Amino acid sequence: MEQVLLITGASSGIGAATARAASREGYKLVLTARSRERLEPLKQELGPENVLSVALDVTDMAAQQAMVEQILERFGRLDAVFANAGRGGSPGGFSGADHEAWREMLLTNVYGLGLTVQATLPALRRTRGHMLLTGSAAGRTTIPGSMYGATKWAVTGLGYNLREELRGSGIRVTLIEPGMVDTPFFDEPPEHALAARDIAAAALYALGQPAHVDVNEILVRPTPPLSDA
Ligand code: NJP
Repeated sequence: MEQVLLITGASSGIGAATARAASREGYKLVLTARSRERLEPLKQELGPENVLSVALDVTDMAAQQAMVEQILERFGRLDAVFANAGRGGSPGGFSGADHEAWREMLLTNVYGLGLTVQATLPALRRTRGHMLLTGSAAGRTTIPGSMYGATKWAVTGLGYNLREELRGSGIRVTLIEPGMVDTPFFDEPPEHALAARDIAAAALYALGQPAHVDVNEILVRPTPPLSDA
C-alpha cells in the first residue's frame, strides 16, 4: 500500500528536502505552502501523478479542512503529516522586537500548527497514522530575548500533550527538533549549519519505523566546529 504523506511548508528548506526524500521512498505526497508558484516546480520535479499541491495559509482552518477533503478525494487516505510550516521573528529581544512580526510568527508556528493537527486527526485516526511536528532545538534551550524560541517551546509542549491525548489510538507523534539549518529561513546562509536533507533524513527515519516503535523526538544539531586546541 502506498503511503500518503502531507507536508506543510513544503515549498522550500526542510519541507522541500523531506518531500524529495519521501518521494524517493515511494510516498504519495501532499505539498502545501502559501505560494503556488514555489510549489509547482517541486510538483513537476517529483511527478505530478504522485503529488497533490494545495496553496494555503496554515492559519486558515477552512482551507486546511478543504485540503483534507481534497486529499481523501484524490488518494483515499492520509497516513502521515509533517506539520512543518514556520517562520522566524524579528531582532530586538522582548524590549525591542517588532510586535506585529510576533503576531504572524505566533499564529503560524503555534496556532497554524495546531490547526493542521486538528484538521488532519480524523483522517489519521482511520489509518492509525503518524504526526510529525517541526519543533526546534530552540524549544529545548534558553535563548535570550527570543519569542521565536518561545513559539518552539509551545510546539514541544503541544507535541507532548498531543501524544498523551492520543495514547492508545495507535497514532504516533514525533517531534523533529532541528538546530541551525541552512535554508531560506535565514537572509544570509548561516555558518556551521546542517543541510535541509539532514533533517529530512531524521523525519524519514521516524516515518520508517514499524508500528510498535514510537520515536518521540529527534534533536539534531550541527557538530561544533573543531577548536584550535
Ligand atoms: O524555512 P523555509 P525552514 N502558511 O523558510 C511555509 C523550523 N526550523 O525550512 O508559505 C503556510 O525554507 C513557507 O512557504 P510560503 C522552522 O521554524 C528551522 O528552515 O510559500 N505555509 C515555506 O514552505 C519551520 O517550522 C530551523 O512562504 C507557510 C516554509 O513554511 C521549519 O523548520 C531551525 C506559512 C518555510 O520554509 C521549516 O523551516 C529550527 C503559512 N502561514 C527549526 N508561513 C533552521 N532553518 O535553522 C511559512 O530549529 N510557510
